Parts: sequence; structure tokens; C-alpha cells
Amino acid sequence: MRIDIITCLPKLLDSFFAHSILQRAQQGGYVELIVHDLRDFTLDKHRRVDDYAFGGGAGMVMQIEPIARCIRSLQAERTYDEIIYMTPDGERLNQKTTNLLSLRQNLIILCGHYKGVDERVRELFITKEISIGDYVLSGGELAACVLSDAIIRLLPGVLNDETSALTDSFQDNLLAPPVYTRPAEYEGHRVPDILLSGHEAKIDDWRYEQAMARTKARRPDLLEP
Ligand code: 6GU
Repeated sequence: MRIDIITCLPKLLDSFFAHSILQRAQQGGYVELIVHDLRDFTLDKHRRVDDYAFGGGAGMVMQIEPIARCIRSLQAERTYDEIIYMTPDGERLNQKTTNLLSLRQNLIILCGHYKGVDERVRELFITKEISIGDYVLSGGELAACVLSDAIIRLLPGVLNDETSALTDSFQDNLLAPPVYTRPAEYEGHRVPDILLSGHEAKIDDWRYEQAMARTKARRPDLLEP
């Protein structure tokens, strides 16, 4: 898989991608993550990528030309399955969307800033608009990191234990059950006996019951049809 990210803050993304699972995924050849500095695609001598909003009002708007130039230069090299714009008014991200996107070959992710991008960018280039929740961030970069992380950890081989992504919270619309490690007792608080029993089938049942109880208590909306 290849993910091209377009941003005015490339250092922020580079530093995120240079760590942990995301770094391993790149070194292992599971994903190619390329960060593009939008300012490299402006013809303006001050390297500006934004301008005042037509009609007035506070906040700058990201211009179409540098974005168009960047996207077209990428499209000249390969075909993209989706061109995603990170924006608080996009469709709210969930596990189903990350699962589907993890099956794609080439993605572009555009990070918005300021008051957002000129509407014509969305009309002409964007195929999918994604929000990571009902709150406003100062830019789309953190949201792009969230989306990339959620996708890349699903690629076969990226996680050590191939099955572990399948038992995550949300993977079956259920929250994950509680987990424990040593010591078996901490200041009088014991790990449930069933987990020490070695009885695999019973442990599976217990985990399912716990996941169901937790989902009912915390996120009953996930159980609705
Ligand atoms: Cl994708 N961008 C921004 N700026 N804020 C957000 C968001 C995205 N998702 C939730 N809040």
C-alpha cells in the first residue's frame, strides 16, 4: 500500500511516522508513506498556500492551485483509489471505513488548515471526506495520523500477532474484554480465576460475555442494528 499525505506541516507528520509500528511497517515494506509539503507546489515567491476568503469573514482559505498541482503530479505517476480530505464536516471515521481503506492500493490524504480548502478542491479532486470525531482540531494533520495508523495496523504482517487486530475493540462492533498480566494478585486484587484455568473454550466464552457486558454498559449504540 502507498499513502501520500499533503500538508503544510510536513515535519509534524514525519515525526509521527518515524516511530513504533508505523516505522516498522515502512521498514518491512508493508506501506510506503510519503509526506508532501504543499509549499513546494506554490508558484508564489513567499510560498503562500492560503488567501483571504471571498465575501469576507475571519480566517484564511487554502488555495486550489498548489493543491491541484500537487495532486496532479501524484496522479501522473499512478492511479489513486481515493483522495481523502480530512475535515470536521466529513463522514465520521469508524472501524468499517478503516477496514475498507486498508484493502486499497494507493491513497492520497489532504490535510486542511485555517478555514479549510477552497470548495472547488472538494468538487474537483476529493472522493472521500473524513472526520475523526465531533470536535474541532486546528488542522487535519493529527486526524491524518489517526487515519493512517488505523489503516496501517490492519495490513497483514504489520502486527506481530496476525490475529490480534481481529480481537480489537470495534472489530465486531464489540468493545474489547478486560486483559490482565502478572502478577496474578496485586494488593488483594486477583485476576479472574477463569483466565488462570488454562481452559481455552471457557476463556473464550468468558471474554465474549465480558465484551458484551462492557458494550451494553458503555456503548449500547454499537449493538443497535
Ligand atoms: Cl479531520 N480535521 C479537523 N481540523 N478537525 C477535526 C477533524 C478533522 N476531525 C475531527 N475534528
